[in-house]
Amino acid sequence: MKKISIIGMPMDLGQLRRGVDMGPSAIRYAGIENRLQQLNHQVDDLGDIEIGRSTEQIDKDTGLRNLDLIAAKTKILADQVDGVVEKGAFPLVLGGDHSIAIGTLAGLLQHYHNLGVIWYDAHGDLNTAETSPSGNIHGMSLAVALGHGHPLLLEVGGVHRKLKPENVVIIGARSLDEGERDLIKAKGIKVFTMHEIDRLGMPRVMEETISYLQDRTDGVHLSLDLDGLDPSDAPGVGTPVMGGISYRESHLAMEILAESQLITSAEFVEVNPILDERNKTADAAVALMGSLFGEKLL
Ligand code: B3U
Ligand code: MN
Ligand code: MN
Repeated sequence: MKKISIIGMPMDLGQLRRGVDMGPSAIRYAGIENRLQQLNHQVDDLGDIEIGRSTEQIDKDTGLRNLDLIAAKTKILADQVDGVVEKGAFPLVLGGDHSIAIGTLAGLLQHYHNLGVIWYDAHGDLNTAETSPSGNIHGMSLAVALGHGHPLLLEVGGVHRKLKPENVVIIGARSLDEGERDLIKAKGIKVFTMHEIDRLGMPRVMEETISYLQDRTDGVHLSLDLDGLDPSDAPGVGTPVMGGISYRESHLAMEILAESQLITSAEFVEVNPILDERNKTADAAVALMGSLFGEKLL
């Protein structure tokens, strides 16, 4: 039995497609609370962090979109995540676009000295203002957690330790910008691209991920971007990329993670009900959370 605290982060400011702010609602509608209760977990839904409406602002020096608001709102999330870990519960954050991870990770890094992160995503989210092709902060959140990015984003949650590059594993990458590839190489970040997933198969990818992270970390966060999945299985995302991880492989990945008992926090991001087909992507997110929290077929 786990004590799970759900936090909704309905923020769409990190990218251009509206609708991802409805992700937490879609995931709740798909039955997350019930699903986790059925597994005998104690679930506490803390509701949504208030984001409010605003017109887009582009930082004139860097071209970053909605920088000030993202910094302000992710700070609130960081504090909430901090509070959940403090009381010994498992933070489960529902996005929102992937810029929310700036807050989640800032909160987690208050506690863990050697936080591990599994970044399940078609993208690296390793851009900075200098390398970003878009100015969209959802493509920068992992870089920020590692200590690369705009000072306002690096300061979210106060001055705190950063993620160590050797504690990160990216799974499912198939769309990396040049600057992201350079950062991966410079920092020696472990990446299982679609090439490795196809070559090795998902069981081996997960086993290698687990044995890599197990000994060097004191907690492991799963940051799961639904666009890591193939668009045929998860069409409701803002930046779909063909050739992704299947629904079945993703279930297997979650089941292997559940067995390992390695995961201490998680977030599911980029569910956009406006772009979805009959809540298929939110349903997939909830089904994957079921597996992550111990659901078995038999
Ligand atoms: N790498 C591109 C595209 C992108 C990143 N994350 C998503 N899309 N979802 C960028 O804008 O940084
Ligand atoms: Mn992402
Ligand atoms: Mn992505």
